[in-house]
Amino acid sequence: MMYKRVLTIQDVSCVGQCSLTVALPIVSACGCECAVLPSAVLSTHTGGFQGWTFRDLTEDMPAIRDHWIKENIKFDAFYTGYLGSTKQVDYVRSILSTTGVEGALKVVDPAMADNGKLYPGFDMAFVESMKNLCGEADYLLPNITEACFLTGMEYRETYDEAYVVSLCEKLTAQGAKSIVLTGVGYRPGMTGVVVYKAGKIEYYEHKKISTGCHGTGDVYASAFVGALMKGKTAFESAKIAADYTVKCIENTIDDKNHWYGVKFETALPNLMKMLE
Ligand code: PXL
Repeated sequence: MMYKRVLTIQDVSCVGQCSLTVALPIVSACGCECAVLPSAVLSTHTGGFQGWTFRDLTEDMPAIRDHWIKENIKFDAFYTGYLGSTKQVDYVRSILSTTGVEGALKVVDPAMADNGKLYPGFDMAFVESMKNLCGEADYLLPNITEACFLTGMEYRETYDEAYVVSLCEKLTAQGAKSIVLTGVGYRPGMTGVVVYKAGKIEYYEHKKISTGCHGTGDVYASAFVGALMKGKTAFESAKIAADYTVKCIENTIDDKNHWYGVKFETALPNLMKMLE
């Protein structure tokens, strides 16, 4: 029986159904041990709430890393998400290079932007440091906005396959081995995910239920990691994560008070079925 230990590094948004409060339950439900390293603690996420608190945990990271090294604690895979500072990105790279088993998998979600804009608090210096982490990824999971910031390509609302291939080629040239590009839609009412590796492109198209549901990038990345750890291929994992994310949005869309995240918990049985 395969039993993997994954370390996920991202913030704790105490309220808001994103980052660690999504990754830990989803990755665990997929049957992995999920260790966590919180990058920061916020009272809420920054996507719609006002006046959130932010406790940066950057300076705790080297001591945590050193303790793990001393205890010979090793991880089979890493999954990084929202990070709080450029210095933190450097510490994360050091953790990835010192605490993995031989050939440990690195999944990087450069959670920093959406809809053509950086999230509050991020700047181009952060983008530059995130580029270094992304260059070390086995699987890099950007949305189109993040791919544009990382490559310097122009952000477009409408595009063709040549544009998407060009984004993937540039990201690969910067070092990432496989690209899982989310939110790729060529027709009205539809969206999808592209999996790109060594010049080979695969595309899974599915319906677009709504634009800009908060936290869906984290739900998607967590389910992708869980499926990958279960032994699914990258494309199977990308499809499962997409179908699960759609189900989470469907569970939530009628509840107008639930604007800050998606009800991923009640869709976990669907994810389990997809993984059988
Ligand atoms: O879902 C990405 C995310 C994670 N963490 C925090 C955020 C966001 C997106 O806005 O604000 C704190």
